[in-house]
Amino acid sequence: MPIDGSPDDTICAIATPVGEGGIGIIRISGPNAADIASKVARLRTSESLGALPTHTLHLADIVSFPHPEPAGGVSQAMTREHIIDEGLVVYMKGPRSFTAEDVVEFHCHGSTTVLRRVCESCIAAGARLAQPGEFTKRAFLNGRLDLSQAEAVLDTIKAKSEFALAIAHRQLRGDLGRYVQELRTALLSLLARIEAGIDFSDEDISFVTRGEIRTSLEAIANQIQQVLDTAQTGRALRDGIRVVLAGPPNVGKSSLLNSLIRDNRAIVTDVPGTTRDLIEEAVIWNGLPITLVDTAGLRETVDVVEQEGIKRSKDAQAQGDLTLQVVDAVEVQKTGVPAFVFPLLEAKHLVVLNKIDVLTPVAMQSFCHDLEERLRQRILPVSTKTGEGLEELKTAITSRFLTESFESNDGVVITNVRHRVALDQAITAIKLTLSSIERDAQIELLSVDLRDAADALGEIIGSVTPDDVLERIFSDFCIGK
Ligand SMILES: Nc1nc2c(ncn2[C@@H]2O[C@H](COP(=O)(O)OP(=O)(O)OP(=O)(O)O)[C@@H](O)[C@H]2O)c(=O)[nH]1
Ligand SMILES: [Mg+2]
Repeated sequence: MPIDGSPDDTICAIATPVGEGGIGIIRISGPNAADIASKVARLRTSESLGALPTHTLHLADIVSFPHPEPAGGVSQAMTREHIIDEGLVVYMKGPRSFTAEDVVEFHCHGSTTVLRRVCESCIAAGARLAQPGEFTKRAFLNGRLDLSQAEAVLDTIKAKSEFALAIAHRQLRGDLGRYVQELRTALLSLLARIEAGIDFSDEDISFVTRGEIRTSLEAIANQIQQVLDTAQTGRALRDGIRVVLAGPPNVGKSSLLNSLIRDNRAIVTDVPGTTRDLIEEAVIWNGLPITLVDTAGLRETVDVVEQEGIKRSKDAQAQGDLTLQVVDAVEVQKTGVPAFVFPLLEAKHLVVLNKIDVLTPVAMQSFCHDLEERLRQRILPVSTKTGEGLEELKTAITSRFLTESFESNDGVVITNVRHRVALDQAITAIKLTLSSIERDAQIELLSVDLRDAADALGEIIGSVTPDDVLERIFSDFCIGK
């Protein structure tokens, strides 16, 4: 069982963020939760905590433990100093609780001192301080959540946008788990039929033909691929994307940042080399969390400060999800299209032609047409001065990451790298099986690869997940969750 304690001990932790707040919650979970809590909470009704109706809130004095010694054999009333706070107590009898164990929560005032003292008292009364994510881990180990749902708890806490929250909610509801479980069941039943055939191979009995195996596997691989296709959108929606504004000096990168965020964030001058540091601003377009990063203009320079700025720009481009390569229409008109844009791959770059207000509409059309022909990719003409083209630019950025697959496959979206890797492994194993069928390989060989595919799917929901992977997943959580 878990290395961080026996599953039958009782854990406690502060469940709310550290700092001052209206309310702070301490959570206790495990078989002795009610017992431990009753040493720390004095109910105003003088009933025993374990006898309270489950899932109801009760007013109590929260007192420190151990209690003061009774003086002279006479039980002394609790002194003021031993009352830490007054608050509400709720007892949630297992299995109807988050962890499926007996859970007690104290809702106190949100003071760091109060919460620390209550937590210390719970520990003195027999609880152990919980590890990060241990409540959720217990929910998983007790079968209350599958692993993908447990991960969705963390995604819910960390959701940075409405979309991210919606995806986390679907996963928490079990949509991904069910989808994967159905595919895994289909694989396992195919495997059972193949293996039954192996047992009776002497008698020439077959439970499934090669053609049937192929058809089933192709259908399963197809369904896995559909979910895999959502991975890029899913990741972008969950973690947000970094869009870097780059290009030569003076082309209007900082002006573009300011126009896109509708604020005077970056300094704009007609002096080339104005921006040195990276300037970051967060926006949400179409539900997609985006960080725009303005950078120093790229050129040869002896100025050490500018050189550092240029280095940072290159690093930002390497780490970012998309670079807007800003080109100056005035310059293009004078000297033609700058050479640097030609080797750029569309996958990571969008070419933005700025300052189109200096061109006549006819000249602008022919410029863009010419550029698009030569670059073999779409050009986005804008003017930060008139605002022309900015909405189209925003749409072009978001539509690269928001694919239509978001609404297919019952709304199942992959946001997690671990899930993507497992689905990739499953597809690879299925493809190996399919090529074995093509080669007319022995039927025994098929079952090995199919077992791998089923195991890869099992890792997503946690039915075959190694302990070290579990440790890694739950260690990302905060204490108290
Ligand atoms: N006509 C016109 N001028 C613009 C436009 N956008 C920016 N400019 C001007 O271009 C000059 C440079 O603008 P910046 O935004 O500072 O350019 P930058 O690319 O950030 O420059 P560095 O930080 O030096 O690399 C300024 O004088 C702006 O007013 C535009 O759409 N039309
Ligand atoms: Mg600038």
